[in-house]
Amino acid sequence: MFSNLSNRLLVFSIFIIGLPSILGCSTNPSVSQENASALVEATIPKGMVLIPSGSFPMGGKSEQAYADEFPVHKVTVSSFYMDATEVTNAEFAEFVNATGYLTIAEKDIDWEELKSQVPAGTPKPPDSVLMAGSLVFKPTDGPVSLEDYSQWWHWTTGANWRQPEGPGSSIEDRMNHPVVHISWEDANTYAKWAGKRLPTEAEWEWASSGGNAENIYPWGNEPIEKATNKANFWQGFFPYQNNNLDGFFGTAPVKSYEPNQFSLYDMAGNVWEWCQDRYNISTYEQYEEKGIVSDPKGSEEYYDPLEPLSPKHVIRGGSFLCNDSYCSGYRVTRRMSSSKDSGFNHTGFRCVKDHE
Ligand SMILES: [Ca+2]
Ligand SMILES: [Ca+2]
Repeated sequence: MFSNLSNRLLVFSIFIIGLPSILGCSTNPSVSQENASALVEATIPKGMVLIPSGSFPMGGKSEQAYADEFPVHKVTVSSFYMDATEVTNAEFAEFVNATGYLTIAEKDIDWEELKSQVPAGTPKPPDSVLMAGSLVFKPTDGPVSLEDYSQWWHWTTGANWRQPEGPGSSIEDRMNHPVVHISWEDANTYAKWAGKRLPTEAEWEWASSGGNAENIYPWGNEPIEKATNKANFWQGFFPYQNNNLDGFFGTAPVKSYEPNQFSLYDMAGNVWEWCQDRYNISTYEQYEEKGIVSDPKGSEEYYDPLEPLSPKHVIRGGSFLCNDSYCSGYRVTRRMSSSKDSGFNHTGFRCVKDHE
């Protein structure tokens, strides 16, 4: 839905034109029940849970479902391990300390790369416009068109995972919050370092449902307005009035809310989570045509008709900004996309690992 390319073009267009656009153990008979349980526990990687294999009808199951959630199609996923929580600032800091990795939001914009994505002959903007940054949410003063996200997303030089709201902000008291301003490539690099990978969209949907195909939300079907103890989302009127009934305006520490049936936290809300799949509005139609039902891995081609030139990947689960009037991202089946080189202060990730 948003992209760094768009971000860059936004910055660029403002500069050039002045336009305001804008994630068993084989029991030995000689082993006691207690020890057997301990053995099972020992095989599960730290911080992860074992998601069992299963078959389910993937796709929209409520009146709020969008066109890209159809057709509903049968999918089978193999068992896998999944992080119980979103990757936290503390975990990401461990990765950066070990590797010296710089996220995309910490790097200046490459004019040579951008040049191929703007009209021929477009002059190079000054370096000040190409400085490293990311998009930061700021509430509006009152109601605005929900079509115009430039009203609440602000390009902020110096915004990155260490300074989520830009210079002067810090994660010092947020080390157990999910890391944000993470691009798809950043998430993949972390996952590889951790010996893990990003989830497929099908794995994510199965995991979020807690194994219950009837669940509209990870907690079941209790309406969102009564679910303030279930997830961190937006109560009130987006994007100008947040009643914070769930206790948090921005990100919340992971595990602040009840887990789902698979003991996964924040599968709804807090931060959007990257999946490995390319986003294509027609992915489910393609599966049905090809008869793909086992461990689908997404489309071979990127395609979002709203931004056809932007290579996007799937994000899932919604964020602290989600509200029924806007994106309803906390629904189990909701598909959203973001450009692979984008970072936002409402987007993070969690990892999975194959269960051999
Ligand atoms: Ca909230
Ligand atoms: Ca989440």
